[in-house]
Amino acid sequence: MSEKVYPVPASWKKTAYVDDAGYKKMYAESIKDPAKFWGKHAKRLDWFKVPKKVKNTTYAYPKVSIKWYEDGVLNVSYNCIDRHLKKRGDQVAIIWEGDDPYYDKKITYNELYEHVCRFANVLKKNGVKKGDCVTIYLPMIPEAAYAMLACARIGAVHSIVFGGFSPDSLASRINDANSKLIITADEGMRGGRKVPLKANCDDALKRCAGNEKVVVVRRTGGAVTMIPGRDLWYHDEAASVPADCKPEKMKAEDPLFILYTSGSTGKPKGVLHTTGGYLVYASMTHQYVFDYHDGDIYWCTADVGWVTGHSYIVYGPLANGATTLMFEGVPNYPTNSRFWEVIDKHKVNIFYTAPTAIRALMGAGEGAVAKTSRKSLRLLGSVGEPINPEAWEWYHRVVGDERCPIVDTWWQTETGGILITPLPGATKLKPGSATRPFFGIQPALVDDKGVILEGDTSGNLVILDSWPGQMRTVFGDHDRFVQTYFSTYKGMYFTGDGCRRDKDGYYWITGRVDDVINVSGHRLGTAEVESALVAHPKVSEAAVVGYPHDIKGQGIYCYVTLMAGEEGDDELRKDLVAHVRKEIGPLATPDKIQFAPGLPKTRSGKIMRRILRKIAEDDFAALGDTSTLADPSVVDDLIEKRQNKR
Ligand code: 6R9
Repeated sequence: MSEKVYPVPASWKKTAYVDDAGYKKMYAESIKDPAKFWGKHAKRLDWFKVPKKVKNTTYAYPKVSIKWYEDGVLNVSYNCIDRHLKKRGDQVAIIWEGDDPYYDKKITYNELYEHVCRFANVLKKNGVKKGDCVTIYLPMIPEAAYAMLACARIGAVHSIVFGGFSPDSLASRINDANSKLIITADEGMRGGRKVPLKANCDDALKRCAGNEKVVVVRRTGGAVTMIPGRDLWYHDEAASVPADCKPEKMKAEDPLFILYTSGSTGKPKGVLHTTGGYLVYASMTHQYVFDYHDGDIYWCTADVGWVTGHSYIVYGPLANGATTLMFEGVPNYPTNSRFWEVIDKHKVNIFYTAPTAIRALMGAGEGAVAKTSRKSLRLLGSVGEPINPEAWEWYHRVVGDERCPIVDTWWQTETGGILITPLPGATKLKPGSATRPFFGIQPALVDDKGVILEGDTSGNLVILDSWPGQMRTVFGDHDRFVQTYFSTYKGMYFTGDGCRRDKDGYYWITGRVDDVINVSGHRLGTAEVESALVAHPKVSEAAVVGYPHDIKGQGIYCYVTLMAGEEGDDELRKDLVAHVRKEIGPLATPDKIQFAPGLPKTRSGKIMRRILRKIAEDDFAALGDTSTLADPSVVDDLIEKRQNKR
């Protein structure tokens, strides 16, 4: 833990929405009477029917039920577009920066309206109705935002699948959500390389029901196979439909989107977010956390395939009438100066990225940053994983020239928006700490029995009461929702994260305490990687753990037991890596594979992951008690053949 404290810069105290006293006052109000607080802040949106019933939530196990604004009626696309047209129709809504720096474009709110209406009409024309799920498998192009907002406009539920997922992963998400329409592109472009999205989609659809339609956006012009009757070009369809589409009247608790995320067991689950509460929370956090003011140019570098892209590229910023930058590329293409050049090119004021990108660029040296101006920057943000104090200091000193506060924002796919974060005009910063709860958020630390711990201490991070942006259920499996999040500590939402709270009440997230690993800010269940490995014909058993990785935060370490008679060599290692990439996608690429004739198991057959984690960390001096193992001798072999010797 870093002991350094950075005060709020004097200039911020004058211009920010809230100072420290303001934060304390608003926070107290939000906890004392949540219904009153969130009723008041619902007014930031335009409602067709203003809600009177604000909060109706219970965490009581097993009858967990979460409803916000349930009698309210609104439309998300109307709130993100139509209501801005009078005042800011000609203001830029989206700045798109291509993978190749030569290409960019600006889309005004008026233009956004037309694109979204046309896309909505294309969906309708192809049979999509209110409540249907549409799967979106697109690169970072404006059409991704149009598609999301088009779904919201007609009351369809979108499920975005990140372009880095394999055909298999795409297929299981299409099937789980029962999507009958898929939106994809011919190819994506990332770091100068093409991603064969349409071909992946063709492959995925072989594993689906067979009655799906595919709308294809032309991005690269690369050759693709179009199946007549199934596949349609977006540009043909869009030209043949009207440029106006009435927004559907949605109840606040109607679903807005599903987003699949990994947990500690089984298949990724469909996290379901609804309409009213989600948008109130996304827009309010976007305004206060980033201290967003009219005219600011705001850039979040996430992909819309992740929740950060949903809440803080599209819905939060557009609900606030912001100019949001959407970047197709990667931080190191064509050079390691790319982020900083884009900031100068578009005069970005607020910049929000992930620690893994910061660490990678830090490794590339200060020169790549120093040659750019970054004068426009006012605020920096971080999300996705714990930021180590060294990376924080570098971000602050080198990127922000010691002028820009950093908001280290802790949240999850499940939470819809940011829960623990500094507010730049109110909160003194400590490098590595997400600091204090946002309005309405009641974090607590509990021991393994669920007893709430007070003061300066460490424990499991739980949240004691609901907030409007919280997920409502796991799509199609409410019991899984209740079991996953509310059964470990009854009556509390369990985040899966470990955390420490210091004497000032600041929260320091230490990382997952379950079998989820965080690779470059992307969540992966160890169970997913294990089931991919055992699907290989030569593998009989596998155990996967995370280990500290300099750039990625955590790397993927696989212990693999082979079928009798199989020999483990580098050839097979390569084959297994390729196999996992094919099954899940490149984001699940194993970093280390250790062939292990035996895994450390208890007498009841449970793999002792604690031991495997220690060996992967190269920290086997403190293995703890191994006497309960069925065969303690396997440990010596595991230590001897460890792949992460330092
Ligand atoms: C938004 C997002 C959620 C998990 C979460 C935690 C980790 C996210 C963090 C952070 C420390 C931060 N995490 N932000 N850890 N400090 N500022 O990333 O959602 O992909 O669902 O991941 O990421 O472990 O539980 P998601």
